[in-house]
Amino acid sequence: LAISLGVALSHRLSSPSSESLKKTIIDKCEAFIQNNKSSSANDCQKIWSAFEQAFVGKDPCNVPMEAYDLLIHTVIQDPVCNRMLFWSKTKKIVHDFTEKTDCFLTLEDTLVGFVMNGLTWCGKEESNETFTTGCPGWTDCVNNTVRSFWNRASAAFADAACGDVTAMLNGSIATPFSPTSIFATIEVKRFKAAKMKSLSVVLVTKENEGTTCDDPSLKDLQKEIDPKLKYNCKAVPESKIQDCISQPDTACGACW
Ligand code: AVW
Repeated sequence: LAISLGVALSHRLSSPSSESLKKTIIDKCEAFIQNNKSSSANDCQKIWSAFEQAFVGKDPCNVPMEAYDLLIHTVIQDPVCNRMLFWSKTKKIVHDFTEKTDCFLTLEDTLVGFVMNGLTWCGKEESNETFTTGCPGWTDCVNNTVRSFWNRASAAFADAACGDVTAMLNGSIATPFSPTSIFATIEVKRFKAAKMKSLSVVLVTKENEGTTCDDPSLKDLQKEIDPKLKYNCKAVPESKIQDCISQPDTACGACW
């Protein structure tokens, strides 16, 4: 009796989290579609089902990025050539910028990126439930539920990269092109010269200090991309980007 009571109790306790994750995701998905009419062909219920099958019933440390293939293929998303913005170690300023201006779109401004941004989720072996607490952290194991999602979504975003592509990197750290980042390990490797014209690095610096475009890690980046792609890099003071954030009507080309 004690065992069955325990099972019944734990089921009751964890059910609401499953239900609330589903509601959170479907609500965010519908809100996104409301604000982005170009996404209106998407079915949020179908997206939820494709998402759920990736990790429910699985060891949360053993979900490969391919588990999210169905989700990625279920989402209908038009690429926005010439406006795609990649980033690494610049999350805050990049999203302050894309939120206030209409110049660029990051992964987090696409349907799946927007919906999952800020959420934690996982399943459990031999359970059909969804959990939002007690899930492995980013570095606890390589193939964790959340990290594999971001790896897969980033891969899809990079596969779609077209025209002139921009990447905002952090010039206040020793290695702006960090070899362990998603940008380096997944995105840059999937850039396709046949679809892209150029890669422009915006190196966000504190007033005239920190790394420059001559930084060795940026030379590594340049070596990694197809030589058919134009590459350029510009160091831009953070204050200049802050000015563009506070004056959102600034022309897109005038910020750097
Ligand atoms: P990032 P990336 N613990 O700034 O190039 C917890 O390094 O990797 O940039 N969360 C982590 C950890 C960690 N150790 N490392 C990374 N994260 C999470 C998708 C955290 O949320 C877009 F398209 C951090 O803010 C960009 O072009 C985020 O991952 C590219 O991939 C980014 O880490 C940014 O990935």
